Amino acid sequence: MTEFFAGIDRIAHEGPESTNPLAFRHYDPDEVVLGKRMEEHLRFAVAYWHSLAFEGLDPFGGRTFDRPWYGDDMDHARLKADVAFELFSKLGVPYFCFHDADVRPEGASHAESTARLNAIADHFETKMAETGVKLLWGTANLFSNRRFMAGAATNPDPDVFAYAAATIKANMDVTQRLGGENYVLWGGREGYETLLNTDLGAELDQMGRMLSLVVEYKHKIGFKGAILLEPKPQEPTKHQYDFDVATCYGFLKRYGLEDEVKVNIEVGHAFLAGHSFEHELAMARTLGIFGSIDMNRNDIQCGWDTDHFPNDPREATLAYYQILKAGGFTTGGTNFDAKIRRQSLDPVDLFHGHILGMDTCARGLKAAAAMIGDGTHDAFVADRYAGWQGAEAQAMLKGERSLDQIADRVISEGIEPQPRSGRQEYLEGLVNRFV
Ligand code: XLS
Ligand code: NI
Ligand code: NI
Repeated sequence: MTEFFAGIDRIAHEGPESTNPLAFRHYDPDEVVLGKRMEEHLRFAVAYWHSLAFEGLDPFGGRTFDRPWYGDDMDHARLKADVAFELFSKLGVPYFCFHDADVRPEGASHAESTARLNAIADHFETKMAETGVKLLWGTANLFSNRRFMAGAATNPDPDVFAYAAATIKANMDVTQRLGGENYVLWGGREGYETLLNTDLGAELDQMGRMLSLVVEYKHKIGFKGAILLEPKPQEPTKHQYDFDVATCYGFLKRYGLEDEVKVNIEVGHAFLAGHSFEHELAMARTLGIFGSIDMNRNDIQCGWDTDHFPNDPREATLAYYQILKAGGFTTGGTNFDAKIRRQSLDPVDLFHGHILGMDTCARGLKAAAAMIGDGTHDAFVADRYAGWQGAEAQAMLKGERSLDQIADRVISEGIEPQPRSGRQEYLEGLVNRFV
């Protein structure tokens, strides 16, 4: 074990009264919530890219962090892995997530890049066995290298499609070998910068084919995890095809993949699509494709994906309410796709970020569980739709009445609907009772 975070011990739960910034006040892995340990509910993961690979860049400036593992060779990559596992263990998170490009330097050829990925995976195997930390999901970075500037699956050049397919295969193999519980596809370059140079129909078919290949390969190698699409409407590309959950569902239906693929929903991406996070979660659970979450938040004043750590217990409550309603996570979990700010220079800042995020989520989970246990909200919604349980309402819904039969009944019974209050402010206050 490295001692990069010297002086920081494993973070303990000290309870809400604690003033120790390096302790959890709300996250207690062993506390039982709705019959399950908190650790099993939340299934926290650290994102390798933000916490280990991000160097503090912004559009106007370069590296602000200073870390001994920055460098372009395998020795640095191994040091980075050692520090990563020190961080995971000291935080006490059960999982991590990574892209190939986060963990190994790019090689001179596809074969060399894959060999390097496999060598780091060997190292991960040892560290995972040592620490008990598991892989929530793996993924391929198909957006940073210039070869992918016009897309990976949706590139006009079929050689790029083939290169991307080979890269996905290598990453699925590694994910499976490491016991990864999901495989994620986020299409940051799958979209267009201008319609003037884009054949939309061709690109959608290419993307549908790639996803079908991924699903076929999953079955071929017996990968037990879930395949997850991560919706995002734009950034880096002007328009991305995986715009939001509903758009992804339409895409999956079109290519016959709706029973094979689920979604990994990110807070900031929901926001960019003009939705709330809970909207995206509710949509996914309703459509039966809820998989996992990337937990973070956006700075409301800036219009891009800022990936702050979550800090708002009320937002977390509404999110975990939807997640609990969806039955909770199965293969999915809470991945902190979040980074510390570029002025947060010190190693300890990585702890402050994750402790903030983990405590915020724990508060949200507990509040959501209390809201469910109380039952007032559920009862309110059930009552609002209670009329639909009536015999005539059910007959309409089941397709047993035609438009003209319904019209005849409205006239014969003299139906005059009576509007009822939606009680929004009452419900907003109800939520606040639990936060
Ligand atoms: C970028 C995405 C990315 C995915 C993984 O906005 O959130 O980090 O989660 O490729
Ligand atoms: Ni993400
Ligand atoms: Ni993102």
